[in-house]
Amino acid sequence: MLSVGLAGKPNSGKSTFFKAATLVEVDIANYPFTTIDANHGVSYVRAPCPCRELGIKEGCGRCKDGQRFIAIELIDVAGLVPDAHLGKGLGNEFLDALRVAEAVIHVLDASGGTDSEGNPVGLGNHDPVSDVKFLEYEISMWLNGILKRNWDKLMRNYKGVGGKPEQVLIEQMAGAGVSDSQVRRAVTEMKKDLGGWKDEDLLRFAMLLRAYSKPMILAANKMDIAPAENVKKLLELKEELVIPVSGAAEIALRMAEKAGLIKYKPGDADFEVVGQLNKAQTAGLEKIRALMKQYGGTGVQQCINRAVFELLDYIVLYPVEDEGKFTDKKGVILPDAFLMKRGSTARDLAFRVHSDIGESFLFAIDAKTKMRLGEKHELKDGDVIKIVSTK
Ligand SMILES: Nc1nc2c(ncn2[C@@H]2O[C@H](COP(=O)(O)OP(=O)(O)OP(=O)(O)O)[C@@H](O)[C@H]2O)c(=O)[nH]1
Ligand SMILES: [Mg+2]
Repeated sequence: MLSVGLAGKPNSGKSTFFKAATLVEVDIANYPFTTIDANHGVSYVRAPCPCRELGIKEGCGRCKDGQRFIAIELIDVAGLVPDAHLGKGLGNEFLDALRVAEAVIHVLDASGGTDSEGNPVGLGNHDPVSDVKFLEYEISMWLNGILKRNWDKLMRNYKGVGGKPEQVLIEQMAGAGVSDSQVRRAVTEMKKDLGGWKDEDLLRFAMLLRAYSKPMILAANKMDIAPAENVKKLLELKEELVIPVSGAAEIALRMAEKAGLIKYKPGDADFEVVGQLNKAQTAGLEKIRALMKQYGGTGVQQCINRAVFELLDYIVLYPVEDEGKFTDKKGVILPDAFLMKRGSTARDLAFRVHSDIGESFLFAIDAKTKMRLGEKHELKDGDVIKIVSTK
């Protein structure tokens, strides 16, 4: 399953975001280092279900009001402080939990109520912009540490394989979740023979690996209490992808929805009251509604969606057995939704369904247009595909 990590300084609201997105009960408290062992949970990306476009009126049991929720893994990591790689705070060994993460949501405390180490300092007394850059550096230093493990032995191996630097580096970095192509891309970008790399070259290489293997989105969290000026300053950062977020508001909405008080789906820009609310509940929910109006939602689902669809460039594909009825063999409409990288072909999808189907692939059919597709045909987001194979 595709994994996304939540990271940032202590007390910024990572576990609150995690609970909002997974509904897993975790410890949340207003002091640094509440979380030590990483929390793992299932969350979802949201995508429009093709059933509407296909004119299926009834019976699509896999979506909610035309929206499909596709599972991903979310990981909530212990807080990190500047110079964690030198042992500050709890150090950075906890970043090992990020190994499997393909992208990182950097949870910032936009309220300015906590210092760079997560200690409460009173609302607005810390500039959240000053917290933006450290995380990239700490993750780079963590990758740098992995890179340098047994470096001398690595160099002997490098010479042993006759000058192919990629292979030794690929093996070294595989454990940190860096893919072969990411290592190759960084090696090309270095433009320097591996034999002559010095410490500063290794650091530059680690920074490239960080950028390619752990792309980042910024969640400007606690927007419900943040001074407007802070959110504005964060949104104006040119090089960053910033989304205003209130993890606390998202938890309140999901709880109210569970209790049958409101109609709300994660990622909606508004909600509808359907139950009896007392005065306090009405006041709380109306405050959240005003916030959602301003930013188009609570931001939690937006972070996950933009990480997966924009940073990582995934698309959603829907394999079916019956291209006329859009069902599997049992008659279930649009039974599966697969997240795959943009650029995936008909044959890649066949392999994803089953390796046997991939190996015995004959052709595919686009269920929307009934066109025949060859193995190399590149699929588009939302495609509904029948695979024809000899198996
Ligand atoms: N108002 C408001 N408070 C929030 C929000 N998110 C988190 N908080 C509060 O911020 C404090 C820290 O939240 P946590 O979720 O425990 O933060 P964390 O980043 O997991 O902290 P560590 O595990 O210690 O690193 C708690 O008091 C939360 O209630 C939010 O969106 N709005
Ligand atoms: Mg936590």
